[in-house]
Amino acid sequence: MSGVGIDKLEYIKKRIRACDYMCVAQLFLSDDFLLERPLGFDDVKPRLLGHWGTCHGINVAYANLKSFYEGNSNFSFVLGPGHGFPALQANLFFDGELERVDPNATRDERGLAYVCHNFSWPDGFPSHASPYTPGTIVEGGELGYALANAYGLSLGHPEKILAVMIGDGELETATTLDSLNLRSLLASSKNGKVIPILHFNGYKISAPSIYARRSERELNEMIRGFGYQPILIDGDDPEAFQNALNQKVDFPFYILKTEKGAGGPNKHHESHQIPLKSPMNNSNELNALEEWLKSYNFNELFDTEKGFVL
Ligand SMILES: Cc1ncc(C[n+]2csc(CCOP(=O)(O)OP(=O)(O)O)c2C)c(N)n1
Repeated sequence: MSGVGIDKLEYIKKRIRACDYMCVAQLFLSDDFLLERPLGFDDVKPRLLGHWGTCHGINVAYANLKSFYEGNSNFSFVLGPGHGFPALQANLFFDGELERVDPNATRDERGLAYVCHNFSWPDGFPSHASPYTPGTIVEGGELGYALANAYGLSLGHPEKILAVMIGDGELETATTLDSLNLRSLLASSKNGKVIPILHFNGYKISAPSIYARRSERELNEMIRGFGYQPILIDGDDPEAFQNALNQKVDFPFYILKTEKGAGGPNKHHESHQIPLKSPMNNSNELNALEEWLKSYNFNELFDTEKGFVL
């Protein structure tokens, strides 16, 4: 048993559900964002462009970290895979960060419609993290820089805590691999604390990641070789995540093991981008999309008058 309160764990689960729903709504819907009537072909975007597979894991990490470091203004979350933008945008909307820079992104029904409709839409939001995204340092798209950026942000700021999420595909890049050496070079009492979190969903675009083909022991030994202590978080249960964060370790390296595309109609590599190809003109796929959206029971989490009610 953990010392983490049930209320807190329930809140984290609900936040993940709300953000997962908003990811699907952004990726697919041009209207009927709260499912107030049966979904029709015209409610689906005519051109689907974005990435679903990584979103659930990002929402899990974001919700757990935000909750764990609540009230600590020195905490930052650095996200490597910029293609996970639906999740980043959902969390920025949820926290009111988006509204601070975009007055249309109000945390109500209108704002929700604005964010979902304009995701990956002409003259709207791009499909990846971009300079319009609050807090963006490097435009999303090219993987590999997150860990180096986090270490850069830590320089001369011992008060900072930087949790940085790295994809297991991203960990194959030369940039990320060599950035693991930055711990030996930069970890000191003069700089902030960098906490890597590997998003170990096992897949890249259409194939398994190299680390998914290696044994757990080999991955752990590699991480230890760079001076970190590997800590496995197996699955999306917030209790496991909070317990892991509560462990007192000097240089933790969390491995968040999730199923790629969890919650969606297909898993693993098939979920990387858009898991339903033609819900705008195929009734079976439209039904599957509606069922998928309904599975989150978003109406329990969002009130048309009050906004989020978690
Ligand atoms: C430097 C670089 N090489 C290749 C790509 C193409 N690419 C986009 S997403 C992706 C897979 C990323 O896998 P991972 O980091 O594990 O993220 P996730 O599986 O969570 O989507 C790749 C290879 C890229 N964006 N940047």
